[in-house]
Amino acid sequence: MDDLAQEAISVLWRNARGTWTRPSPRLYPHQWSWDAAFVAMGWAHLDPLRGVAELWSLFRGQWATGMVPHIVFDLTVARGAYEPGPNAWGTVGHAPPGTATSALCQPPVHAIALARVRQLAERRGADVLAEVDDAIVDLYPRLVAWHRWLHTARDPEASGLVTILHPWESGLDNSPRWDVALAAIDPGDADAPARPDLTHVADPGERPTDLEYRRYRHLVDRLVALDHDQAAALAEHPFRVADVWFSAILAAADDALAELAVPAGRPEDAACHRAAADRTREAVDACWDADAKRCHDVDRTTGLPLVADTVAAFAPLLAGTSMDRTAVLVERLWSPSSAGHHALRWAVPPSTAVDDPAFDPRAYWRGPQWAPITWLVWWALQRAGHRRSADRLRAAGLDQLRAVGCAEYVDPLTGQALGSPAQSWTAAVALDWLGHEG
Ligand code: 9WN
Repeated sequence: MDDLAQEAISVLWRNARGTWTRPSPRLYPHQWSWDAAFVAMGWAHLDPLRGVAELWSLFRGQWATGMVPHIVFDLTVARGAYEPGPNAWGTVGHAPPGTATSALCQPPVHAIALARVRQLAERRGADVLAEVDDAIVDLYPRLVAWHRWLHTARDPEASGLVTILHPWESGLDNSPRWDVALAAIDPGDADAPARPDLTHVADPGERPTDLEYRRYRHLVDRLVALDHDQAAALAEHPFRVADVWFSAILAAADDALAELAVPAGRPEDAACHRAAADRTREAVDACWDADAKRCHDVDRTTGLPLVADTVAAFAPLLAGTSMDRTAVLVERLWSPSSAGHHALRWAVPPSTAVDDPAFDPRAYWRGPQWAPITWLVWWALQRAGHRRSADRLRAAGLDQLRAVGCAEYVDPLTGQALGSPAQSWTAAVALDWLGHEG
């Protein structure tokens, strides 16, 4: 067997905790939402039902409102191993009985993942497919409730864009996209929060700064003080951003949900999911800056666009934009603004463009490359029919993984592995690319 496949399988097994998987053994010892979606696809290459189980485990933590929390805590993990831990979130009465969760969410990759798991089940024959379809019947209403919550609680005005209330909700936490909005947050004079994360990386410079963490914790405390009332948060929370990348994923996920409606026994729902996807797609497209040839997020507290040259430029591609705009973005992908920069070790998109003033090759989401992000761009290229670009990106992504293994992220200039050395979603992406049948 291929060495990378062997390593990826071993990372998944080592990080597994029964029916769910830690993103990494020490840095992230609980279950994370969007990680679980990628991990489900990885497991599905070994056993599609294990892939489904990963999603089921995550949805155990789904709130009655439909919200899928970004962390479902493992209460057997030592107190203080990850901060903010289970007691920081004020979620009693919100999280389902018997679970402990965070109170934020992450990009809704889940329906995309479940559709991929189903495709992999198809390869295994009718019996496996029937079992996965049985599970889809049960999971589908959960996914519908999750998307409905995003379209309503996080977009009450039906603008088509999802508002996030914390950089952690974007999944691209430290991106320079949030710098201006975050700079306006006064974290008060509370003590610096505990940073167990810093004990698990070689260099603290790879992780967010203490000031950023104080702001992150302050934002959590503010939401707890509102008892997670979403309407109140959308009116007065100090961090409110219409996130184009998150919204683009929702558009793609609504299309996936339309596909899943058929095996779920609800084919009549498909048109409604497609209409929702169209609305979001249009809203993402409307954030296009024709001069910069990319999309901007919007700071809802000021109404101003947030300008930074990051991988979020590809939001319209992910959302499924027009052929013309897709062509512009494919050109961008291979240009110096992204994977075409001459200084890159591997031609995959850096989280922040090398020439952006905020670029830092080692700092969290401010330059390094992440395999699941490359996967999303690859997946979108395939869906758009840009087969040659998709193949080229997958080949570069696999070259990178063969060199760095299942690292959490990679210095795009030196190719050095950063963060956790055994990250589950990197392993999952490796398995999906290796198992791809073109
Ligand atoms: C906060 C687990 C998660 C990923 C995020 C990534 C990082 C957490 C952290 O790790 O975020 O949610 O503690 O830094 O930014 O995308 O889901 O892998």
